[in-house]
Amino acid sequence: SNTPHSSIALLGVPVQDGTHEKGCLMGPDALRTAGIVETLRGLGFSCTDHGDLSPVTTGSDSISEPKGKAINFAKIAGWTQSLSDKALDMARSSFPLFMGGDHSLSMGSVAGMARYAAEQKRDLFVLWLDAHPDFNLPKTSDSGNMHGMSVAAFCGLSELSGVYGGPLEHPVNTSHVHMMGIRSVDRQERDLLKQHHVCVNDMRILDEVGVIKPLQQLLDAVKQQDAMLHVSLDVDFLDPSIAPAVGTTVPGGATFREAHLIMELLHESGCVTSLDLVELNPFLDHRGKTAELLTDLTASLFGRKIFDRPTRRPHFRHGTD
Ligand code: NNH
Ligand code: MN
Ligand code: MN
Ligand code: MN
Repeated sequence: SNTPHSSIALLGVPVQDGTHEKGCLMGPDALRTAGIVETLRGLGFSCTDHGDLSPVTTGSDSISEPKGKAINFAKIAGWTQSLSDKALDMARSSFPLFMGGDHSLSMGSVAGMARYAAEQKRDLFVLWLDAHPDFNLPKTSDSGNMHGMSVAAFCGLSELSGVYGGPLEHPVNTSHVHMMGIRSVDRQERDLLKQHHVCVNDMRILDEVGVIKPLQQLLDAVKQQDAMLHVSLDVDFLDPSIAPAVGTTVPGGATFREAHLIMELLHESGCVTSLDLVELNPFLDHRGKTAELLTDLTASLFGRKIFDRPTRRPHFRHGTD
């Protein structure tokens, strides 16, 4: 297999305080109902479901709330600190798969994986599959929803360090964050992304060159540095016609085959070391189709193929495009 671990550890993170829309707390159970554990076992992995995480309660005295708008800051800090520890623990023995929950989850999952990478003396890259960059700060956010601030948090921007209870010891390098599917960016968020050299592949790039070339650039960098790669999949990366179960639908998202192709190529790369499935809101789903799609995309990431192929696709070899 191309996956570094033969055992997968699943964790439910039913956080929904990072978004305005209620329902994400049902996300982990919808993925379980869609058969995610059985699907992964069927692909030959040993698979342990660690159940649902509980947040730590952070006393308001230990939390320094930032200036600006950040709704439920102390609650998100509780989830983040709890998850960062749990992610580090899981990563030491398995491939961690985090089932959300809204996207504020990544503040904890990615920070935990960055701590693990540091233990291994490796760098961490992040593939951010989303309609949104989630690079807001409390002072730039119009909504105040913290699911729109995750990347800024795990990259160590000081305005959000309070969610970790202090300055982040192992922030992700902003130039190691590669985004795909972006099509809704806030005005000041745009400036921040440029200022911090985040690699943003917007939907226009996917229209023009497809998914292979930008993905290959990321995978080349990961391989060259023998780095780890965390994939964070927001449901709204996908087109709403195939994935309606999300509070923030944005038209013009990735197609069914674009999404599967990304997952298949990621599998073949052997680079991926952890995964978030986030923003699934089962209250908004149609007969479970979004939960099933996420389960099938996860299966592609772990090696399910339409048909066997002898080796890698010729145009997926190093340096070709
Ligand atoms: N950028 C907006 C905000 O910060 C929307 C974020 N919503 C998301 N992000 N769903 O993935 O409020
Ligand atoms: Mn998001
Ligand atoms: Mn580096
Ligand atoms: Mn989004």
